[in-house]
Formats: sequence, structure tokens, C-alpha cells
Amino acid sequence: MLKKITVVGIIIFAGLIVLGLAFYTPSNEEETGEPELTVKGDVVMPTKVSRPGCEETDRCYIPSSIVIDAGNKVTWVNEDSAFHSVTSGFYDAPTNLFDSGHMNPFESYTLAFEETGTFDYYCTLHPWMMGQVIVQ
Ligand SMILES: [Cu+2]
Repeated sequence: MLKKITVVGIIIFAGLIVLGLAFYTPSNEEETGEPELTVKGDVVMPTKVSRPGCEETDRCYIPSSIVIDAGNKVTWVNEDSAFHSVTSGFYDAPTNLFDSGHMNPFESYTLAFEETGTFDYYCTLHPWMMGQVIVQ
């Protein structure tokens, strides 16, 4: 008797799983096909910059040069499918002022600039990616 109840229970359980799968539709994927971008960046790392070439048109970071007032923030968003970073200085001469670390696809990084000056930055993974923040 106990065995029969267990078997019936398993069958009902399996049936519920099948029904659940039949009616389950992943809503986000079906609408857009890719993750939604929730943060709007001041500077964007566009797609395909993990291969050299973007530096020829100055579009590794867009815009590659941004002007802000002291005390304001800059937000970078990685819109590429590869990892990138926002790291102060140049590839062969880092300045150790800031470093986002490896940013996942669709990850953002925000930094406040208190002092005036020109702050060059690059990507530690792709040396041809260079940009600058001009704080006035
Ligand atoms: Cu990069």
C-alpha cells in the first residue's frame, strides 16, 4: 500500500514537471534575445574592440575623450561580449590612479573626479584601447 502511494506520488510529481516545462517561457530571452542594458554609460566600450582596428577611428571607447567638471562622475559601460578594463595611464606606463579590473559584458564602472587635469586610461587586455577624461 505504501509502495503504491509512493509510485502514484512520483507519477504526479513527474507530470507536474512536464506541465511546468510546457508552460514555462523565459520572458527576457524571448523578447530581445540578449540581456537588457540597465545602466546608461557616459563612455561605452562597443562591440568587437577586443581586436585591433578601433584605434584607427578612435572608437575603442566612445567617446574616446570626455570633458567633465571637477566633482562629477564618469560611468563606463562594457557593451562588448569580451572583458575590458578602464585603467589609468598607458599600457607601458600605468599611473595607478584607478583601475576597474576586468569588466564583464554589460558591467559598468563609475568614478568621481575631484581634481582637474587630463587622465589617460587604457584597457589592460587590449593595449590599443585608449581614452582620456579631461576634468576642468
Ligand atoms: Cu579591452
